[in-house]
Amino acid sequence: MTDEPDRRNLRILLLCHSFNSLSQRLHAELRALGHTLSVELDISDAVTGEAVALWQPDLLIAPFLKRRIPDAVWRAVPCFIVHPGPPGDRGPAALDWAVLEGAARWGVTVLQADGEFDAGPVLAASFFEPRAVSKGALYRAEVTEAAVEATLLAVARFAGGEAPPAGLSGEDRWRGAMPQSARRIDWAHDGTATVLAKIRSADGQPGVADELFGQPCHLFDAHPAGAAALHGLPGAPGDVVARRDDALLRRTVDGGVWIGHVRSAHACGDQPPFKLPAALAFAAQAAALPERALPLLQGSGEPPADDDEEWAELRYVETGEPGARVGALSFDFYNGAMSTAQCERLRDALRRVKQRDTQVLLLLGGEGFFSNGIHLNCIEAAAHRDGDSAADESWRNINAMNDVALEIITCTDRLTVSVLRGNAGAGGAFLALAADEVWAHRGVMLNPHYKNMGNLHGSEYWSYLLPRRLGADAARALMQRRQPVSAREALRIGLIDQCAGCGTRDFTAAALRQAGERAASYNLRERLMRKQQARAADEAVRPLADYRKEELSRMHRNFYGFDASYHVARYHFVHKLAHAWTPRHLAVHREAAGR
Ligand code: COA
Ligand code: THG
Repeated sequence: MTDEPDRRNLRILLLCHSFNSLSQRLHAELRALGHTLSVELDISDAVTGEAVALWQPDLLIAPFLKRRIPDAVWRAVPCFIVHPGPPGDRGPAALDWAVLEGAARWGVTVLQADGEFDAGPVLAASFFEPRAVSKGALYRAEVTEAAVEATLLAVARFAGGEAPPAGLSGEDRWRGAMPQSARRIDWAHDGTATVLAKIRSADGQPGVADELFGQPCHLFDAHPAGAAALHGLPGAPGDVVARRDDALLRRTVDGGVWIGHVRSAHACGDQPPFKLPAALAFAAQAAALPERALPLLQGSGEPPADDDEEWAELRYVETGEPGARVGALSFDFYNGAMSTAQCERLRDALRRVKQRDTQVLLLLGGEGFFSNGIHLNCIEAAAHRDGDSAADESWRNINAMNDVALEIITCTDRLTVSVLRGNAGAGGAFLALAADEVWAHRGVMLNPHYKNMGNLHGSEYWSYLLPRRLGADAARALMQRRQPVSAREALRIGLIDQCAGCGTRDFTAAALRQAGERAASYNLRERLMRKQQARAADEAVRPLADYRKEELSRMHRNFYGFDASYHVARYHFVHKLAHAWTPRHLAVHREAAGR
């Protein structure tokens, strides 16, 4: 029996197309259970074979894989495929179909790879009721939760030498890649619900092929428009009739949709097109449209009823009695990316809500992401504009991010809390630390480091905010290690203050409730006094302006200096170029073997 693996500590190889949010989450969950992990990106069959030879895993897990695992590998090592569909469902576009068809119940299946795509024995499955949101949003919330549950169950069964229970497999149903024809929009006939389902089924990728202003483009980031937004606007179905910030309002037969992002050759010079805010990609056309702004502070300030909720990136609501009031500002930027313009709008919103008489200010970020920092796509686009450059736009964007962070750090007359409803990365993770407290739930992953983007130094006052929480040594180690950190791990090391055990759904309500208690607590005044003293003392030791200046001088070198690593890395990221190797901080097996 000496060949039996130590079942409590498995050697696991994650094989993935990219180290995406689900792969990161599984990596963290499995490590927390005591397993030893290494990661290989799916570069080629030879590289996969080499990884298996070097790491000698007990088990290979594929959380996000688009290509076939070579026969020699799945015959030698048990390979678990995480499939975003219920048992029996097979194929490369499972979620696209589920979203387009509005499946009432969906699931994630863990199956064992064999020679046929997704046809091996089912090991575990988990089910959920999908919300009406985009494929990407579903993937990052419900699908990820179900995938974690099913994968941990399958791994526990494997570790325990247990056979999967009978009756897991469903009726065999293969569904191929989704052609554009399945989601082409017929503006003359499709109602708002149909238009939304089509765009959501293709969002994040590949988008719905369509046209705007007579130009071919792909559509993303769609939201229903309320009656107020449409009121008094002329136009036929398909017409673009207004704008709000960077989104365009397009008529449908029974209402309208906001289109937030497009991919169009138009704004990308001679490069292959990439995704951009709609009003940036069609700047001249958008400038001629009427603006349908949504006031930040609405009427009574009470939260609007769910059914008349009108979409906007920035929203602010207040709750609670005078003297114990909570303000909650959400900034729901697509993919968590924050362009210069978005940062400026957020900064202005912060200045306004700081004038309000509230005792606690919650920074809710977005629903899917808290924030992912500077907007790399908008920066890339600047390289293709006359008289502009990616370096200049990077500089403007990081300064605008810093202005947002500064508004939060200097908000000392009330308690500030970052509420992480979704993941946060790079500058977005440090932006969260600008608040007094950081609350997250157990599904959240943080990437509190910058180096993955071409060795960026980073700003957002991280050199003040991070050591203040972790101490200088641990701060440096975290930045160098470049590893994703789960909310639970973040709580353990002191990076955040709370990690709720509930899932996404109940978390926001619980955070609001807790904020209400803080706002009403008898010792709040004393706590704020201590906070003001601490800020003043910190300022006397070293002014914030000084941290900023030093960080920005390093960033200036990243943007304008001789070493172009950042520009190369950003180009690869924005154009989604295939990985040529697995980063060494992930491929532990190569680190150890020195190859
Ligand atoms: N600036 C600009 N864009 C940024 C950014 C920044 N600072 N930070 C993040 N982003 C963007 C990414 O480019 C990505 O863009 P996209 O929506 O155009 O793809 C997006 O934010 C999400 O980031 P990503 O790193 O891809 O994280 P993710 O794991 O949350 O996203 C999916 C996952 C859903 C988009 C992708 O993995 C997917 O399509 N999965 C489907 C899996 C599936 O169905 N598989 C079937 C076969 S098994
Ligand atoms: N067994 C083996 N490898 C696998 C799976 C498996 N690799 C990952 C895979 N499951 C995940 N599921 C799919 C299912 C279908 C497709 C891709 C991943 C697919 N892909 C191409 C396409 O999009 O048209 C076709 C490519 C090809 O034929 O090679 O259809 O269960 N060993």
